Amino acid sequence: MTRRDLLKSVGAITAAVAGASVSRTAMAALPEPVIQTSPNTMDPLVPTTGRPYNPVVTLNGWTLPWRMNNGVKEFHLVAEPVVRELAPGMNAHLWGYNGQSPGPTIEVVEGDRVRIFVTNKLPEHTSVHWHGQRLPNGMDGVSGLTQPSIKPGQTFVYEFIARRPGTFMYHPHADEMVQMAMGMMGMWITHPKEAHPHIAEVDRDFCFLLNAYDIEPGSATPKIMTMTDFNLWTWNSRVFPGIDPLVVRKNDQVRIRVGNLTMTNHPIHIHGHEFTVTGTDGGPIPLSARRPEVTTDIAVGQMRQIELLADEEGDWAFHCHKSHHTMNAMGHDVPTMIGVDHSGLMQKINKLVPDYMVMGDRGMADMAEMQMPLPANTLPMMTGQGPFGGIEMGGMFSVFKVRADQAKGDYTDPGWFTHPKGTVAYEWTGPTPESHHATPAPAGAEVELQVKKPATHQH
Ligand SMILES: [Cu+2]
Repeated sequence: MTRRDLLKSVGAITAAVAGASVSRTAMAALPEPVIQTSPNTMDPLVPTTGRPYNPVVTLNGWTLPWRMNNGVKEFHLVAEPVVRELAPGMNAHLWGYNGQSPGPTIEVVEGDRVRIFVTNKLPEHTSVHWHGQRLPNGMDGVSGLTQPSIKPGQTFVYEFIARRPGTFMYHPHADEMVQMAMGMMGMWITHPKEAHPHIAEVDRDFCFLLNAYDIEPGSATPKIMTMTDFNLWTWNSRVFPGIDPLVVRKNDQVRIRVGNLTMTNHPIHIHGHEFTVTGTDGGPIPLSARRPEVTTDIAVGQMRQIELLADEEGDWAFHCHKSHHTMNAMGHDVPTMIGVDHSGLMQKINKLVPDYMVMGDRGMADMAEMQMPLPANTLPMMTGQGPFGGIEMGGMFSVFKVRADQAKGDYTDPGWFTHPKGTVAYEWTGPTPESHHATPAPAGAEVELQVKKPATHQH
């Protein structure tokens, strides 16, 4: 199945009734929770009630529908164990909301009164903190501090007015280390209620969360005690090549909102364009404080909103610039073998260990093409096939696809870019001058070493 087909096969949104532990009378007043089982990027949810706005596209995610009840937007989040496909070939047993990790994006308009029902179907208590919001203290979702925790089977109600336009996040503030390591988080977008001097109208508006997991190859549940050494660096709980491309039409004004709920910072980098950082979770950045960038670092607990004019056609890499974050699961305790000659050694080792493979004697690129037997339920470390060969990426990597012939509002993957004749790097086939610098000394030749001794000083 191609990625194009994947995008087209829109997953079914199914309504399901929440846990039997919630009493039927209570349920009668609750909006039915909407459950999403597909990891595909869903079309933006165009609002049919309330103030109109230009909806966002959640990368490999979706927006939670609401019910309008006497002018109040009512949402129903269900905290529950979920199975998330990180990329075709690997499913993770996570915790999330409404069938997915991360949970659905919540989209509202500045000034909206919002009521969110949160049902806990986890084996332990939880709460939801509305990161970045102005709200009454008792709605802030810090269990123990501003509310009792939501016990398994209980449903709590949060209600406040979305006072400030911007990009926010939600996540538990109860057994946080475990619950965030298990994938409990989501995005929240508050659109401005009218033209705002620091919030531009855009043609495409993407959002996603940076998250990370430590899942041992062959297993499915994250190790929740891991603090720094994660092995799966994800965007919305997906790794490349499971992350959908960001598809835009040439000359679209594009906004991308990226929140970081991992344990480390991520310098997010785009090729072929410059962007402007236009907002943080503190709000829109004044025009006078903006500057062009091609990489912006997103620290833990931060959101960065970037904007650009997509005026260069092509398939542009878009990724975290920490090179270990664009790789999939594999131990990092592999020694550097570049320059080590293994000839002869392989046969000897293979007599003892038949599956043994030498890694990295010419760099690690061989790994991308290697047919090493993988344990069940894991992914190659570096992978993805492009039109010119292996892309040798994993983790936090996607492709920003700019096309002149993409229809307005069409997010279908257009396939690989067709380069105009004469615009692709090519092999030089003429004579090459010999390099004198790096020629190694012939075997047995005397090597003259010039050592300069440090001067000794006596005082
Ligand atoms: Cu990173």
